[in-house]
Amino acid sequence: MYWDRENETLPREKLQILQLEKLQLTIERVYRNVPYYRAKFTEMGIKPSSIRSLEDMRRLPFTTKQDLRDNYPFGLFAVPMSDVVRVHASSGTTGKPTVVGYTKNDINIWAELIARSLVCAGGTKFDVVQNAYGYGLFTGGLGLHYGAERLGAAVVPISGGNTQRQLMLMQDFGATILTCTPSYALYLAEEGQKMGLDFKKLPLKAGIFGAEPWSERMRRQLEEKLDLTALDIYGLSEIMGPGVAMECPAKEGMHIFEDHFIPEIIDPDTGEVLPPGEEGELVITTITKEAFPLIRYRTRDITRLNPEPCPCGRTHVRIRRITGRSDDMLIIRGVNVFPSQVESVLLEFGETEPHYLLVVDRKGSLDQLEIWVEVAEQFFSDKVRQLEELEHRLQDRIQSVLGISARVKLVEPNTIPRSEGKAKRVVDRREI
Ligand code: DLL
Repeated sequence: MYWDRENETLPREKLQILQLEKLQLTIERVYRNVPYYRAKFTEMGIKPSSIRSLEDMRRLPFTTKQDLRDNYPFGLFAVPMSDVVRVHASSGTTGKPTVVGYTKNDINIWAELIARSLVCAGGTKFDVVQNAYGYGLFTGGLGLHYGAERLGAAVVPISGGNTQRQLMLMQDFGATILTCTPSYALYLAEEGQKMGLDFKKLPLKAGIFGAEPWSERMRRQLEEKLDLTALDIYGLSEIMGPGVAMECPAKEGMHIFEDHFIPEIIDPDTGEVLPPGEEGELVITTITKEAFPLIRYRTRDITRLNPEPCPCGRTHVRIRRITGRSDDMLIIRGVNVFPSQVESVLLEFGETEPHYLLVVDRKGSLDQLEIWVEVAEQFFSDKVRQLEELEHRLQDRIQSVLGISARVKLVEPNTIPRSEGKAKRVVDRREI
């Protein structure tokens, strides 16, 4: 079953012709409308006419999160704000978020790609989609929402959290598709079990889980506990949001929608493009986006391309499960967290040293973050109340910057191990 049979099964030669055409238009558009790209291309001696084949892409510069930060908030948009109909944002490396924008047409394509993704999971207009991705600046909620509507399914925009109510409505409304992060799905399963809920009696048939790394082990658990088919969905705000790639029932990786995105795998250290099948960092160029086109965006996600034909008939290349990151970003309870965000808070507070450690654990299926922070010598006191008060202030500030709660544990000066080279800021004890 396909949503858009023609484009999803386009023979590869045709797909490549189409990709080149759209790539050339995108290059022209950013050269004309985005001063940052025009300057960068000029510096490298590249004109839009220099890109004559898909291989020529390798000459184009990479775009990084730092470039987005330098052009905060709207500097990389390729259309005037009057053509932008929505913005979303995700965590930046420090206080300021990464901001992305969409035209009407961008939103339209996004809905199409989510509809494709839902159909990949067996979705039809008869489905009831319980959408437990967060609504708001995060792309998960609204992204899935409009795609489910496009498909004609009935969407329940419940957003994340409020687990008891999720479970009640899941039964009452007869949800057939669940969309949320895999760790939240596991939490729902466990809480449901505690309430004596028998998922085998519910009509749930598919789960579309993403926004954070998970494993085959978790897939087995989810499928068994929730009695559904669990599929992986990938995306990132910068590129669009969810629906950049979607797993099909073959469960051997996610088809990246190549009529809109061109993937490459590079060596994260050298920037060299790696041959198909090798593991490295995923780089994506958008070829249909209007408001916020990105050229060779370094996702920092580590994966591999699988160009083998897929039994499902889709011709778009598949990416393997994301196995890690080439930077230090963590995803905690579905929220992207950079250690540097914590550092920026500590620097605001004079009472602590910038020596800290993020300790992440998974209790049951819930992620927990503890932040150990060294107190500055002159502020370290025996007055427990004063220290507690500092802990609370830090906790509040960190919650507002990171968007998730963390337990701050103040430690005595000189207790966090120093390292000779790159400081070790994270201890991740989660087993996924
Ligand atoms: O997480 C978009 C999304 C929403 C994807 C809902 C899937 C479902 P960001 O908040 O910008 O966007 O975070 C993007 O999350 O670079 C990956 O590191 C990670 N990520 C997303 N999907 C997966 C996945 C959304 N299926 C960052 N497996 C990406 C592993 C994932 N990691």
